[in-house]
Amino acid sequence: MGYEPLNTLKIAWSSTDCSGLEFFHQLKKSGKTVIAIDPMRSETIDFFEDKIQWVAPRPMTDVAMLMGIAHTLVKNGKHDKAFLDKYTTGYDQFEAYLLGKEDGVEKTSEWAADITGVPAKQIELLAEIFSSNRTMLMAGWGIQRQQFGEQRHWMIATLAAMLGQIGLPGGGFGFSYHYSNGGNPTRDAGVLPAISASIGGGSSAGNDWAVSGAVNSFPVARIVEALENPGQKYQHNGHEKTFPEIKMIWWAGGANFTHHQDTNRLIKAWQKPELIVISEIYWTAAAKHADIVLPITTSFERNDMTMTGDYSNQHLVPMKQVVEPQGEARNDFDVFADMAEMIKAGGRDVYTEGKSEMDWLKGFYESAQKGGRTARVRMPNFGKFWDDNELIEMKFNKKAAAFVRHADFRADPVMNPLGTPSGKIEIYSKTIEGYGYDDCPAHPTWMEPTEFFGSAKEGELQLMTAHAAHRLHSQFNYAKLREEYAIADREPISINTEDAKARGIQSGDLVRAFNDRGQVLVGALVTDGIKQGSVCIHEGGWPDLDPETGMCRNGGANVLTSDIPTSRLANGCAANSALVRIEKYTGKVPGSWLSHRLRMRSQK
Ligand SMILES: Nc1nc2c(c(=O)[nH]1)N[C@H]1C(S)=C(S)[C@@H](COP(=O)(O)OP(=O)(O)OC[C@H]3O[C@@H](n4cnc5c(=O)[nH]c(N)nc54)[C@H](O)[C@@H]3O)O[C@H]1N2
Ligand SMILES: Nc1nc2c(c(=O)[nH]1)N[C@H]1C(S)=C(S)[C@@H](COP(=O)(O)OP(=O)(O)OC[C@H]3O[C@@H](n4cnc5c(=O)[nH]c(N)nc54)[C@H](O)[C@@H]3O)O[C@H]1N2
Ligand SMILES: [Mo]
Repeated sequence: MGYEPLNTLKIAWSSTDCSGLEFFHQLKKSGKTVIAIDPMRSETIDFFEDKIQWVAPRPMTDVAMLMGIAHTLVKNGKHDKAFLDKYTTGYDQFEAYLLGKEDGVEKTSEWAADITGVPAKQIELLAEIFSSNRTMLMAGWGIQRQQFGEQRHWMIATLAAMLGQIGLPGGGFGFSYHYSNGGNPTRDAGVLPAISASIGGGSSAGNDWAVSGAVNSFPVARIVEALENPGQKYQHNGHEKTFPEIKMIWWAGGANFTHHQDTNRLIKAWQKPELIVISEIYWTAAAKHADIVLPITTSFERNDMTMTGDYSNQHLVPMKQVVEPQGEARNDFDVFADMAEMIKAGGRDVYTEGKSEMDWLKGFYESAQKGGRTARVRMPNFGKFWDDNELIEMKFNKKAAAFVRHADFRADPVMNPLGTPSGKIEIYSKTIEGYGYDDCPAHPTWMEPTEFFGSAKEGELQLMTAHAAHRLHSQFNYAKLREEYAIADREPISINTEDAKARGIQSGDLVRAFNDRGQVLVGALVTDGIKQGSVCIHEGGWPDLDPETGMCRNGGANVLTSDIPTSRLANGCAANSALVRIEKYTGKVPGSWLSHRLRMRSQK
């Protein structure tokens, strides 16, 4: 559900070894029933060929569909009452809601069919298939990047609890089989730590840069709201917090002019700080909107190390510098060391702990080596590892390969409680009830999003912005690879055949997609592989705004998306909640800056 592993597994947050993909080949061969619930016929659905059934709900309606399935289970007495009693809290309150005792609306399969566009019979059949087989509900994250996004995964976990298979091999639910080799067994390994953010903290094994030591942190998806409303109070996960007054921004290692929703609103807010500095390796849209740009080295210009496989810790890899830093480029590490010194005399030594690049690498390696020793993994000394310049493969662990998530909880929920306040699966959360958020009630709830098919005016279509196959977000949009997917020299827009026909649009046409927030030029890809009433422009296209018309000449999806939070609980990005109109573009055709740059480069 909302799940595109064949695409998203190709990228990981350390180095990818694509080993997660192997399991999808095995699944295809196994003869097991695979069902994909996605408004788009994804690369994954194509991969499974005739071994998959494709169910296409309208975007953003999954909660209603899951409730239709849950209701069918209750109606037929197919929900696992013993499991619900023993391992969950608050099921009764949820069931009362499901049966309409709370709001007078029974969440039947017919009710769900009206909202999702999936026939009631098909919803009932899913309930039957799920409850009479060992069923694993696998979900991606795109369905969470929507208004009320928290509800999707909460409802999936609730349905899995009703099926009663959580903690059994091949049963229950999983939310990260699609990224970073999730599902690939964890190896016995020496694991690399990272540089610590806390002063004098040395190296750290966790991502403490994200949480600790900051004077004031706020969700990155709320940056524009923060810039617009300095000093204003806001709610986040049960706490009242205050947006800081931001006078200066130093931005490193992120591309907010592509990743953030509602580009035009961002551009306005970006004028507020007195100074914006950006550390970048490319001349991105964000770089163009900064006061000072510091050119940074790529990983080819510096020494580093990485693990592969993420959760699996499969390999430790040396990454030796291959070329001298180009032009004026410097390493992030050196830039930050200088900045530390500028802030306070002696700051450099505090920041670097007196260590050079190679000292840090040696220290990280030795820490991994020490951990490896505990796990009985032999690793050569750093000098030999670095000179040999070869990756180390970590040890396969049979027991880890047989790991079943939540099996220990299932075996003994008292001795192995979950991390929730009650230690159980919370279908009703007293904690969340206490927050009193109407955008995130205390049990999974169907709420109509502000912008979705139900609120669409004549001619409006639902915009999805899934992750692109040939890019990591915005990275590589500048590369020649763009020619593989660009249509009419722009980002492609997938349009359902009927929607295209109604507007006289054919594949290859230039299309203008627009709403009150902005307009973009895109290239039409007309297909039956997308639910009627919805379109998709992949996220990550660089904005390239025409100074005269304000139209994005490259097709950056976030020019159109809306900058609202998922809810006050998570304050995450809700990029997949936007309505747009499309029309065949017949005006003067503006050149695209990216293809101009590419042509210049190939002529050099
Ligand atoms: N190639 C590539 N791989 C990547 C990335 C990349 O940019 N490129 N990014 C990485 C990162 S940082 C992340 S967070 C992950 C993202 O991983 P995900 O968030 O899971 O990826 P998405 O592409 O947003 O969505 C996956 C699927 O959800 C479908 N979908 C969209 N809306 C709905 C809906 O309302 N209902 C249902 N049922 N389905 C819906 C889309 O059509 C798509 O097939 O991928 C990682 N891997
Ligand atoms: N509409 C829509 N928007 C989305 C999403 C969506 O599904 N739809 N997905 C969201 C998700 S899940 C994510 S994770 C975000 C991703 O948002 P980002 O992580 O901001 O996306 P990237 O394009 O990968 O940006 C990385 C930037 O870092 C630069 N960089 C690379 N290496 C270095 C380095 O060594 N040093 C420095 N200083 N810079 C470097 C790159 O050139 C690039 O500009 O986007 C979000 N935005
Ligand atoms: Mo992400």
